[in-house]
Amino acid sequence: MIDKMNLKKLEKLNNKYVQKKVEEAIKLCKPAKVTIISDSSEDIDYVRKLALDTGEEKKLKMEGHTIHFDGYYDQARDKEHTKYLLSKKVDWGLGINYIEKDKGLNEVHSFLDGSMAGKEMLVRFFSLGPTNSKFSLRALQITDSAYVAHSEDLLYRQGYQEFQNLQGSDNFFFFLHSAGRLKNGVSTDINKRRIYIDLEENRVFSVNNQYAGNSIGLKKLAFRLAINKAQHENWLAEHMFIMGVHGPKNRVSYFTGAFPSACGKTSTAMIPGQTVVGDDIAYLRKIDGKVRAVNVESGIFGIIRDVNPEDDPLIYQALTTPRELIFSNVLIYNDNPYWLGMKKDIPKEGVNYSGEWKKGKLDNKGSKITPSHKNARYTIRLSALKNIDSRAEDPSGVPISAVIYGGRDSDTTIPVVESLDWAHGVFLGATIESETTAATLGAQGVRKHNPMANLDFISVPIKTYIENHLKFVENLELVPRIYATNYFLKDETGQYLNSKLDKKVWILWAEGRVNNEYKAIETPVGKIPKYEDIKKLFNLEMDKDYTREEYKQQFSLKITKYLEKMERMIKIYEHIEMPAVFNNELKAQILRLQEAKEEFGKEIISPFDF
Ligand code: SPV
Ligand code: MN
Repeated sequence: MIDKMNLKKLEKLNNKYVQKKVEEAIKLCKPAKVTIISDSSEDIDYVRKLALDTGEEKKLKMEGHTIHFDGYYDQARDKEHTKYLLSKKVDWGLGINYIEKDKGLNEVHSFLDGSMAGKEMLVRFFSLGPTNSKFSLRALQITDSAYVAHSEDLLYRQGYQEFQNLQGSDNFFFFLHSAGRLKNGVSTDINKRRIYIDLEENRVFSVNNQYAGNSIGLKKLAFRLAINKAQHENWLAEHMFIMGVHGPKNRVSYFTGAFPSACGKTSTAMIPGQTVVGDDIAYLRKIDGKVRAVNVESGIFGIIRDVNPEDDPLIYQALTTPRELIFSNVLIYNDNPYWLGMKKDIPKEGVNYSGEWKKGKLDNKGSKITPSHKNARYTIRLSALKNIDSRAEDPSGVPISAVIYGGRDSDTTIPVVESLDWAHGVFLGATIESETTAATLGAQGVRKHNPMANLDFISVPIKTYIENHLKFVENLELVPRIYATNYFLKDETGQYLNSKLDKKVWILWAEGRVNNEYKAIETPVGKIPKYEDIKKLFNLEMDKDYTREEYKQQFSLKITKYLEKMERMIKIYEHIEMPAVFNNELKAQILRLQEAKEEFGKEIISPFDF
């Protein structure tokens, strides 16, 4: 099964743990062929071509562009079947999807047994984070999907050399994936889709799926392992972008930001005039009295919906020019890709995630099938973007001066607020609520609590997770400021109060704040911008007249709504033993809101009143 040449490549790593994992995977999955992929460009080319040969990807008209389809029922992360393998029952506070370890292993092994019969097994080595960096972790990925392996080449740094540097240690994550039986190029045994995460042994088994959030070990699966690891080692693994925010006089301040899936995280990192370090996952460490961060990835697996020349000019430009990239689950007509919100006429027929498609086509529940899926994506290297930050590959990371937490909240929280201090900021992050989106299977638009935009991935008790955040800034020379944003506030008629581009002003205001340029107004929920400062920014940056009425409508505190939110937080947190600092923040927040209500004698307080 494994020929001499490939065996030699494996043996060159001189790592008995790697060797054992590969041998065990071969025994279990029974592939027809095993290929070890090193960091060489020949090997990377081989994977790129294999994805075309197996039919998992097809060439499009533009040079380097390919299309991949996931199965109709495999279009987003499957939370229900993503479980932790645990040898004993635990209570993490906010619920946990777990399965008893032996039972789970038996089940997933039975699905993986023979899953690669007649197929080729690819053995890959990657670095999570820049190479030669103390931030970074190593990952061994075994998969029978050339699409998964190809995606990882676009999204991560090569790590064969990094594994050589390991000098035989077992300090790496392991991911075994099989797409299972394919029909028309997509996984068919969806009812046997399983994603099982073993925190005790830093490994993940994923079977009968292709959607990248389920299949690509290095993305959200490695992230869960990393969060667990970070708690034990006093650093942070977060669902965060990293960006360079460009202030006056060539000043660059680096921000990280956590937003739930499909709530503006990528588009914040892509704000025109700024530079991007990463858009999804960050590792943060304290070095020489400062917080520094690296992007775990080197590419973007982004939502393509609404990427158009006006709202996302840089990504649109990258997606419509020749380069290596993968579209997934968009509409293909005449070998060209089309997607929702691209601001171009979408053909009435073509091929999409449901197969041959014509406008009006219904699924078996009688719902109309959209031309491209709402969670359709593009996979691209960051280096394809003109706005990549010059320090994106820096092994020592970038210094972080602010952290942003964002949610999707149509009726309560104001567009931007600065926390009173670090602990209050952690509280703001821990109380994010967001309306659900198409990034996970299930109903959309349901308000859900999502601490640090990380609920889906937190792999430790919530108490431990929050504690780790609280103590993270101990002994720091420079404590980053924390901001909470909400781009999705609506008026009574359901109209958004802000345009998609307004976020630029909120971010630039925060950049001014961390550099002591603006005064702020202290309110019960935190520090808010002064009208004059953001009026000036709207004028300067967007050539827009921002009126006092707009400011008043957007920044008025709806005390009752905020108190209702706090009631929901009490319900969530009262059964959990949380750090005292957190409980005190919650109490103090409620008290400040109640006092303001009494003092001003009204339910809605204008920012001009403070
Ligand atoms: C997200 O859903 O947060 C993503 C895409 O970044 S996925 O890989 O599916 O997690
Ligand atoms: Mn994400």
